[in-house]
Amino acid sequence: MARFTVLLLALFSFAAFGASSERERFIERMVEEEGFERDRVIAWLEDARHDEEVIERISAPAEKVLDWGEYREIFLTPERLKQGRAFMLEHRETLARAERTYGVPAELVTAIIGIETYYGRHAGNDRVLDALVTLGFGYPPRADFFRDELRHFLLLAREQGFDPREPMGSYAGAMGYGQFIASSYRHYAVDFNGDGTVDLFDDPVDAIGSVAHYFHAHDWQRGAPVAMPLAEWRGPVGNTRLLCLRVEDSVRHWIVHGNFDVITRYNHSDLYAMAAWSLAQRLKEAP
Ligand SMILES: [Ca+2]
Repeated sequence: MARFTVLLLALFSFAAFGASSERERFIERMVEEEGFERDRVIAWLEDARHDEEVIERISAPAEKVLDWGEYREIFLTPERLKQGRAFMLEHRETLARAERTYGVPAELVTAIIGIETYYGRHAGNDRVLDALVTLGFGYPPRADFFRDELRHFLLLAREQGFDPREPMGSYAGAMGYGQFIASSYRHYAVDFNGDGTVDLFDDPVDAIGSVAHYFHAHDWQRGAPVAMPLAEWRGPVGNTRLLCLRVEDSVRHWIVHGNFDVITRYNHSDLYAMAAWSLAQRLKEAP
């Protein structure tokens, strides 16, 4: 029975990984350019489980199938607001330090972490290695991107000293409080509590600093406007754009600024950025 299962898995893996030449090229690159042991890379790839559900989920993200009315109902709930206020209170000193250091408002950093993982409670149920191998070798539309994320993930594991078979994350391989993909983790995560490690999985202080640093690194302008309903806008239109989002049968209009587009660097969706900004505005209001 066990042998039969292994055979089935082997056949399934072979089919799922697609052209084995991509796999060979990946192994070669990790060995030749990144200095990994060949046997080790092969063992990690063989350990990875192809997950068809990952393919299904990445093919229909909420940002593509919902309108603004439906999308905001997921993220702008009384409970998420309440938990966000608790998070802001608990981490007020860290959030204030992040705001002083990087210029990103405390309520926006909180909103991002609230939308991504419910303030660190839901950081993902997919094994990162499985997700990245599945997408990197079995999802042609973005296979190159995800194979490169797999490369970053193995490098990250080596740098941070963890076993790449262990971390859990999203179906797209995003990790920790702020759901950083591996390349973002390597480029933008910071050790904000100064303990010598950069831990976005279990350390909210590092996570807060890292989210703020990500925005700063993507040209967030301290104190500059973000978005405003069109009806309330009285300023000049230079350096702004009009954003139209559908709610059932009507369309809502906003004037959005450069900082709004910085939020979309976190997740390439106007719905996402509007949800983050709206949640942040409500977090800022008195309870
Ligand atoms: Ca740290």
